[in-house]
Amino acid sequence: MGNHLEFISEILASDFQKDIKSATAQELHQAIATYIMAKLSDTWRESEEKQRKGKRAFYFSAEFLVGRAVYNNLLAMKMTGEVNEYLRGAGADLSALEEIEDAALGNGGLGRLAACFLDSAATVGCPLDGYGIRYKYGLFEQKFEDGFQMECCDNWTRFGDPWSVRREAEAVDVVFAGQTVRAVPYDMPIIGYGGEQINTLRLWQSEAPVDFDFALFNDQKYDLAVREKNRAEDISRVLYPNDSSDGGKRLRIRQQYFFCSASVQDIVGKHVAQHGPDFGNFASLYAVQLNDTHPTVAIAELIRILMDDYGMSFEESFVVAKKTFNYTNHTVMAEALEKWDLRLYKSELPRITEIIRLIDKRMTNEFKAGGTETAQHTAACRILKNGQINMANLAVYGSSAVNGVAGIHTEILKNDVLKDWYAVRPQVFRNKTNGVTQRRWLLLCNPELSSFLTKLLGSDAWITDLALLGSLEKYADDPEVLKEFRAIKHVKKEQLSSYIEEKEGIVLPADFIFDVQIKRLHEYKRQLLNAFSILDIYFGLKDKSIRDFTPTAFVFGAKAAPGYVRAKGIIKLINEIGRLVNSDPEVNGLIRVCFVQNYNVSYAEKLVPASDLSEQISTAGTEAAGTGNMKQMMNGAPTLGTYDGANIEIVEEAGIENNYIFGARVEDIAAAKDTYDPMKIYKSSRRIARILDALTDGTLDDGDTGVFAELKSSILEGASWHKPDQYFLLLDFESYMEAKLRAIGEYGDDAVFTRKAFLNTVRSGYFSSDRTIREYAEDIWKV
Ligand code: 26Q
Repeated sequence: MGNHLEFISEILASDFQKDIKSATAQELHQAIATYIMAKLSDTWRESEEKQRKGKRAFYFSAEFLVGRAVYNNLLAMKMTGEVNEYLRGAGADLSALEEIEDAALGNGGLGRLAACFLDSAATVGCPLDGYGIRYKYGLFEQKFEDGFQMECCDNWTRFGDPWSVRREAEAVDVVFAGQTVRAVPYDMPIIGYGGEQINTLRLWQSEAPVDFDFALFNDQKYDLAVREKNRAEDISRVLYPNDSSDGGKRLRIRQQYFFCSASVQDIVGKHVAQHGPDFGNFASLYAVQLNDTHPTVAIAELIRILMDDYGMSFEESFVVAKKTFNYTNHTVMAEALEKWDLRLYKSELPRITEIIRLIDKRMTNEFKAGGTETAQHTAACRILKNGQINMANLAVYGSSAVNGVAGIHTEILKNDVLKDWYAVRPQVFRNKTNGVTQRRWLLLCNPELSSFLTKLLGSDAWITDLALLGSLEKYADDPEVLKEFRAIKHVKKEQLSSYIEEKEGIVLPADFIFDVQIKRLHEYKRQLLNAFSILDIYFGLKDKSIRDFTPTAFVFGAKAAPGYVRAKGIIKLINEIGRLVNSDPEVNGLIRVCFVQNYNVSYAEKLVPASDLSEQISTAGTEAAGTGNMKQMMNGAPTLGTYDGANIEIVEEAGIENNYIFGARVEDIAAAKDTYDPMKIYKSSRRIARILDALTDGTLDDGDTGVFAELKSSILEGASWHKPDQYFLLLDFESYMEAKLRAIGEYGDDAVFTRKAFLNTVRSGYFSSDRTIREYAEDIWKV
């Protein structure tokens, strides 16, 4: 065992001529990674060989938000303790590695879900590999200047990428109209807990087939000489920072086709090498899961390869593809459903566009043959409509199974977003409620709680079987257990508090309640409603209508898409509210506000364990599932939330009495829709008027940008593209305040609040992504 450490020292000596005392964090990281990569290489190869023997599944995703690898991989190899001791012996600490970048190759929930799935699959022994894009720049880094979001690029490989292996020999060509680019795979090991199975995340990097045109260079046409190279490298240059639609972008089409073509070529190439050009058994050997519509072009690409390279008919090829692919939907928001301009698409991908036409024709023929019952749904299900390609319709028609990511979300797909498909193909619909990996989201980020749970359980088997925590229910009324549970939360809050003080310059006393809302910034997620609640409490404390208030810190973390003006306005507003309350001695002993900068996976690992109250307040029917809700539940934070997404299942598991659920349900929203009049509420409620007026009466200063006035008018007036208060903030305001003040009021009582918190943790077993992966494996992939 002590061996590891000698090896790491040797690497430090040979690669950097350093010892443990003199090595920088970068060098130490490099040495640890080099060591682990060498150590796992045999198992990695054996896992691959084993998987070639049976049916396997692939997760196609434009995003994998893997986060920082080093702690996770040490943990999976069960080396954390030993390596940490070794460093401590030399006066260092694993925490030195916090300055190592994390790979933010995703926007948010969808990308992080993909990363959790890979971790779970490797751990439960499921043969699942990931395919995606190796963006040179991940999601932008965020900082605040005068309370406004500023973006910087995220050069995550600046100090190298020791967790990836470049496999030059497995590069393939991807052909666009007028250009061929090279796709070079970089493989990352996905280490199952304990290190017995290692799966692969293969990310493609785009390169030019030749470095540059030397003839042009000699001709002194320097620009021309490098133009092609740049155009090729542009494809995997940067992650699009929009987590809802951003239609019409040629580069986005190129990114999607680039990684889908490379991945399908890779799978087909290896299949032919192993089995010969026989595709009769293809779909019984491979299942591909499409992470939203972003990789849908893979369906057409497989058909193209089977037809053009292997001489199969369209019909045969289509049947193979349909059996192979499955589609997961992650959104109900109309603007986020991908539609591509047909002419733009054709200009990049002429042959693929022809194949999509054939698919569309097959679909219309099949619907016609299905009789009038079926034919009446043709228009809604058509792939080609109004000069556009409807990617969701292509994904459904080209797949065997279609799933939503939470119970209510799947119901909304069946009854609303995809209702015409449900009418004609009810049997393809599935629900697969999301989950998160307890390795990263409990064991790694909360070792204190992890040890306590292991002690109570008498075993650490929950690390790979989270439902075992259920047996700890019997301690829910044990005052000693609750006291220790609370003490651990307090420790996590102290740790977060010092980190925030250092990074943000804001002091959040650890004995305040930590009320946490962390997720992308979106109007439908209603960070603005949370902001209104803080103003309400602020005014209530000022005019003494609120008394006996337990001190509360309101903590936010969120990035706004750079072009999303209103979302950026909401960030500025919350920062201004922070400035107002944090500097007011009359209230700052009772409330504080902190919007942390550059919220990312590593920051989440600090915020999640320190959360006392999990804000999940989206308008009912808008959040597909959520996963941050599950992470906070696992770490003992009751949910302050609406009947939306997976909140509904959280409440089913943990008990409604152990959470703070409020507001209109989907049916209520539907009923209110036509007659809803936020102006009427504004005019009749002094309380609400006081809040909204604070946006424009000089209480809060938006630096003369007009954004606060625009936010107010989005609620009261609406805009050309939406009705007033389209996400029903004012409708839910009162019941939100009631629930929030009730949670804050109950916090002080262990027998009430800590009991709820504890029950959330011990009842979180269902939300392990191990469970989700097993469901996909059994019900969809049949691996
Ligand atoms: C599409 C077209 C062009 C550019 C960007 C995009 C794009 C990129 C990312 C559209 C959507 C996304 C990401 C969506 C997402 O993260 N959805 C979330 O998925 C989670 C995992 O299932 C759910 O828990 C969340 O409820 C859902 O919002």
